[in-house]
Amino acid sequence: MFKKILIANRGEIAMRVIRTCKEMGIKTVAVYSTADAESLHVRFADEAVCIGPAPSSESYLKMSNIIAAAEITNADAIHPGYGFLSENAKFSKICEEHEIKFIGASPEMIDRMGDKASAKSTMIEAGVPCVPGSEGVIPDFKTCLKVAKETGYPVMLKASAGGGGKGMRAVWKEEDLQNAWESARQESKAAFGNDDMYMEKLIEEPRHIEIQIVGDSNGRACHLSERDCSVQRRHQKLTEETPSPFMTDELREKMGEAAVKASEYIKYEGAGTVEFLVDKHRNFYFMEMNTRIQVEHPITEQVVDYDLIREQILVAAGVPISGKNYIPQLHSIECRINAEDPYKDFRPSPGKITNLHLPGGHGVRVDTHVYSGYTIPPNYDSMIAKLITTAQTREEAINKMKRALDEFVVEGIKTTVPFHRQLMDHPDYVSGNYTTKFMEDFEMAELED
Ligand code: MV4
Repeated sequence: MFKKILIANRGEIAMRVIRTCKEMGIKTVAVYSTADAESLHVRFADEAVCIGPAPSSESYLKMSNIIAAAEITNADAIHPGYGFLSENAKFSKICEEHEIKFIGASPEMIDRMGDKASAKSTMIEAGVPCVPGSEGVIPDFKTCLKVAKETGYPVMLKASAGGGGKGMRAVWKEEDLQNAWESARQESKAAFGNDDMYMEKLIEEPRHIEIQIVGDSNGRACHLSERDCSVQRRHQKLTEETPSPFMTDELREKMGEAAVKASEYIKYEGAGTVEFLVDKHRNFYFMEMNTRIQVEHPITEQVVDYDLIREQILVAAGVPISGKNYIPQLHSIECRINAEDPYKDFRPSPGKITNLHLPGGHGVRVDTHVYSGYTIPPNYDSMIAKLITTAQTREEAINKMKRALDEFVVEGIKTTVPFHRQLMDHPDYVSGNYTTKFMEDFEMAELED
């Protein structure tokens, strides 16, 4: 087993990893930028190394500084958390070269799944359902026209290097195809330095349902059921839940089996997520595979009673998985509490938290790095806490969430707490009748004074 793990991240996920390491008797090293000197992960880790100034590019993304920090402190593994270097093939490779275990995917796996067209071809080979469309990358506009005709409108043009919805265009009729083709390619080139495009039939009003998987070094994989992440705004998830209100035992069985098949086909090692689009007829299609621990992993932990960070560490150390699949025994909901003003188009609201009270009680989990007096730097993402409630039923989990949101006090900055409180009363949320289109129509009710 590892003796010392360096956590190449900040915020709540750094805290999350440190907690499990402590429980496993593994020493921890925090790294931090000068903007994070007062952060809790710095204080909770056994050691801490400053790796640079506030901009991520000069600290949390600075591979040479992180490797140097690992070597100075004699860390034998690096946990990258999510974001930053967690899906960076070059960093995974550099760790290998320095004989530091990267607790994440191999460089080859990251490359294969990071390119969306190559991930999709791999999944077709594996026999995982995919949306009909082009066979791989489309070479030119003439082919694009032809493929669109064969696929049938509406179609979706997608950037192979894509992420966060960039370089993606829905097209309903042939006369709009050329503009979409050109603008999507431009956008992709600017964002990713690559303008490879592929095409799919447009799935209208889909749900985003993902399956958590864990694979081991023997090539075995198991799944831990689904998370419904359909409540998103501009490709940012706001809340997630498991089980999905749209799920049936039969669909879970099929999607779980497809996700395990996908993982075993590529001999995936570690914790991963297979994302699917699910249409109104409960057809499901492979969308992407994430080769990292995700923000929303706690809801899965709550309903299957399984520490995913511990499992990542065990698998990285070569311990085989049990091999059984896990079905939710409870219902769990996560609300992402962001330093944003939901009344002002979710505009970021960094600054000093002058007063803080976190909710608690039975079935309430708060994963956070903030405290009263903490100043949220403007340099990083705006999530300040994850509020997770767990209960026997969805209705009880919602009631618990309402109660916990009402207890949540954050002063000095604006947060998304009022948004979540209104969401928990929204008829389409309460009925479970929501798709990825939900936030397009959502409007905050006015403030009452
Ligand atoms: C789609 C789709 C409809 N049809 N593909 C958005 C992000 C990218 N990873 C894939 N996305 C989509 N792909 C086909 N063939 C609709 C989306 C989509 C979406 C997917 C999941 C969650 C939120 C979304 C919001 C808008 C569009």
